[in-house]
Amino acid sequence: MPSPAQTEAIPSNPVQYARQGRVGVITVDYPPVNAVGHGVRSGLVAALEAGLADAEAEALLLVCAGRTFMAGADIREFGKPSAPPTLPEVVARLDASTKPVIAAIHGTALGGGLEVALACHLRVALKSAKLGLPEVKLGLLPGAGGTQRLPRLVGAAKALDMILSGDPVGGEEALTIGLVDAVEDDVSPLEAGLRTADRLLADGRMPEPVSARTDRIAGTDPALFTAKRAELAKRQPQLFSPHRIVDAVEAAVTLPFAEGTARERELFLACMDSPQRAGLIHAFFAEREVAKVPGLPAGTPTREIRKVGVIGAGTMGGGIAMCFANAGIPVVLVDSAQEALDRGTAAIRRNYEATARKGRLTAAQVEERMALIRPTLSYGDLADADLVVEAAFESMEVKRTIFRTLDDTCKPGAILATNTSTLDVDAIAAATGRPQDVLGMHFFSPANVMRLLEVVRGARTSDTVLATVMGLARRIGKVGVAVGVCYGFVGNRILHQRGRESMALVEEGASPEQVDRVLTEFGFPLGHFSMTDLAGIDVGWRIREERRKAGDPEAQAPNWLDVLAERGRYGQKTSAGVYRYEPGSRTPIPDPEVAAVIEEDRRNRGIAPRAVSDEEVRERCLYVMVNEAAKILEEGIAARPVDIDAIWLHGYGFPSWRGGLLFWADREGLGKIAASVQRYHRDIGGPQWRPSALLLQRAADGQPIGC
Ligand code: 3H9
Repeated sequence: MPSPAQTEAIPSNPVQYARQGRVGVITVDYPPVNAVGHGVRSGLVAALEAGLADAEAEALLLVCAGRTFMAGADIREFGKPSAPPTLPEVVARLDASTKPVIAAIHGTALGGGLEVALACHLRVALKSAKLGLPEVKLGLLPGAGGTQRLPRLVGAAKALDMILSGDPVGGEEALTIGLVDAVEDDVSPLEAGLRTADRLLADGRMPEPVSARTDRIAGTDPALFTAKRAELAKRQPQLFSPHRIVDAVEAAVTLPFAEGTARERELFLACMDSPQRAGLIHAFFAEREVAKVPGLPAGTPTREIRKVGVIGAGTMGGGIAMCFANAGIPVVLVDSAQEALDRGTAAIRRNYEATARKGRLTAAQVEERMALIRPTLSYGDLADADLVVEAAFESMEVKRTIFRTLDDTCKPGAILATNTSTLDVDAIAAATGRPQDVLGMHFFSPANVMRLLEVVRGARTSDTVLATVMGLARRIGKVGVAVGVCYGFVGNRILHQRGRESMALVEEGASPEQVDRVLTEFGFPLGHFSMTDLAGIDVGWRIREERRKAGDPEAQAPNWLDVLAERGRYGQKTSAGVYRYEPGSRTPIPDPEVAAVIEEDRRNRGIAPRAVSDEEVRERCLYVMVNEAAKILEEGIAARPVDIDAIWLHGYGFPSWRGGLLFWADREGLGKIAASVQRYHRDIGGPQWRPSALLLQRAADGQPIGC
């Protein structure tokens, strides 16, 4: 019998060396993305040594198996001690190689992966490849020579653009800017690499390593760095790593290579230690984790979605139709009036044309996408749709009528989804004879832009239907998060409490501008009231009216926002809401008319306004969210904290460098939050401050609530 230690799987070497003719081929095979983890790093060093020792190998070729070149350092190792050889050591070995090394790039060469390629003597990429240094998106900077070698190939200005944006370039652009030496099409990466090796060997010269080149950085204008710093101070003052990126690239042009590299290392380690790095990496994994729904087995069968119907050609319906058309899925867009259809399709066209003007779509692509959207007045055209998304007026009566019609019209097995943001999905499903095929697909406005999709699982929604829609979310580029049924689901339920508290703060004496400033200083792109203006005050007003009409005891009395809506101040779309807007501008301007409405409201309620501190605004707006999120977890409406984090990151602009709502809450201190929630419950009261039992328990146990 083997001992337990012997039964453990011995990991196969992820890097292999083999010779093909005069070329020593180093192959990295470490699925899924050939991340440069410890095994790959040691394998690369060993394979390089084998290649250097192989007398018959005149050149070395580095190539990757599977779908991609190395997509970066292994992010899972971050925050742990780095086992040698480190990535900087690996690239230094490649740089010092006495035989020329060629990197053949396919898929994505990102971060540490591209840095390995930069340390090679030549690079060849497939046209379809993407090359970039996305470390900034993880709160880092390229830490294995990327900030020193990229400027030496493409110049400091282009290098700064690439490293600060983190966006990759395609194969052809990489050739144009000097990042690669050749591009190939319609061949395997191995073939592309061997061709380059043949040319190199025929030429017979040893190319100089990138580290020795200075032609592209000589004479860089120092004003470039001054200008970038000024731009960052304005655009991203709170972010840590972009400012260090400028320092590192500046070091590339002002210091000799070895000193520049040492400076890069220092700056990289400072980024590694920053809480922003931890937050951004949590956000990276959160986006991927939510796709794995607890209790939904990985192999759950799914249905094919080849054609989609969308009901309602308004802003939401139009945006949803665009999401499918963008993914090449034909859409039938239904509305009850020709005028509404015409308006809706014209708005979609305007939207696409605006994108084309920004150079992100060609005129032909605009036409292709428009051709995929077929407007119609007839529900009969939905008979062969595989999925129908209803995006009609937010009224239970209206939605139940539509679902009865869909039940009569759609083929068996068609999935029927509602885009309701507040209504009971189970009650809508009950209007059909097929509740197992019904669920919520809650898109966020503007639907063609926002990445979040709450996938609302009804009490009777089948696993197949849920798995199909979760898969579809990915196909259309959304972050799908499965949630349960309750008022507002996860995102809006939490937003509702923040909104309630923001309103209360204004009633007590804060101004909308103060509340918004505190939230933007926290890192939200928009404050609560600017967001209300963007979404449209009329939306919330109609929902509140609906709840009041239905006799909902939780429904609040009309407030000053309702007064604004009654005056036709719907927000940005009417150039007036909580703020006013100059024609064609989205910049909010405080409006004395609104201040007067607020004062009148305070008088009517007998409230004497007081000075509210920024700290109180911050605590009340954010802690109330954490308390609600904890209740959502208690009730099982969200299965995991990471689901709530992803929802707020992708649907509401929660600052990704803070990781997510619950990730942030742990760092803020659960004890502090729990104590404040209890204090506000005592002093202010209201259901929003009733402390969550889970929150109190975790705080008492000293346990985190996030992960
Ligand atoms: C860096 O390199 C620092 C260096 O400068 C300095 C060092 C000193 N590590 O996204 P997908 C996993 S920073 C570990 O669903 P896709 C991912 O979690 C790094 N794991 O596929 C998922 O796992 P699971 C710079 C990684 O086809 C699986 O792979 N690099 C890594 O939609 C599939 O991923 C980056 O920032 C990683 N680096 O997209 C690139 N990458 O299946 C980050 C992915 O268990 N990665 N995984 O959920 C990406 O942008 C995308 O994953 C990629 C593929 C475009 C590569």
